[in-house]
Amino acid sequence: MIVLSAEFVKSASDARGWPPAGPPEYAFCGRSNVGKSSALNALAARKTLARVSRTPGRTRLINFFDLRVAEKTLSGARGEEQRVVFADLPGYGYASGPREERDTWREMIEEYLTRRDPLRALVVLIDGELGAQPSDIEMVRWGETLGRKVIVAATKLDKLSRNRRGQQIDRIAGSLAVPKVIAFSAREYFGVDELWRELVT
Ligand SMILES: Nc1nc2c(ncn2[C@@H]2O[C@H](COP(=O)(O)OP(=O)(O)OP(=O)(O)O)[C@@H](O)[C@H]2O)c(=O)[nH]1
Ligand SMILES: [Mg+2]
Repeated sequence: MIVLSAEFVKSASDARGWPPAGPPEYAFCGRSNVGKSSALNALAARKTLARVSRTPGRTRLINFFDLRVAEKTLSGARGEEQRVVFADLPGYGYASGPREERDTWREMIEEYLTRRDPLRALVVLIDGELGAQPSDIEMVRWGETLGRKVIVAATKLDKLSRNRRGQQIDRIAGSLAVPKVIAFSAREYFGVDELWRELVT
């Protein structure tokens, strides 16, 4: 995918703050610190579009980004321009957070997943080194129950040796009971084209 432009639009905590319904939208979710913002930056081919943090759980709001992209045709020419929106969702599973904060998170995500019309798919990122956690299984089931398309990618997979990657992907697919898991790394930049293809097709 050729990214023609990518920009931050706004942050929102609830429906009143969402940008008006527009282009197809894709939401990135996963445990705190799993690499959501980094994955979004890798797809957008921008290093600093979404803020990457060392401290887990920093993103507390939904951050919306606007992108203009074009597919590369077989001859290498630029295809028709398309617009997409990325939503960077706040992470879950940061267990030390107070109860009240977790309830706020759940309400914010539930409202978004149930009511956001342009939302086409939920991209659930799994820590490729750690494997799927109970909270990840819950997230995938929740998205499916709400009738959303769920795309799963295992990120930070660069941390595993090459010969362990395939096995880990199979394990994650097994624990989540999903047919496909994309092998991804924002650091070594693999899985980017494959994830784009999942999104736009
Ligand atoms: N090795 C490796 N590190 C990564 C990768 N993606 C992200 N990281 C690192 O993981 C940390 C968290 O990345 P973020 O992209 O901020 O994660 P996040 O899920 O957006 O975090 P929150 O918004 O705080 O929930 C940073 O130190 C990143 O540099 C990856 O593919 N490989
Ligand atoms: Mg983030």
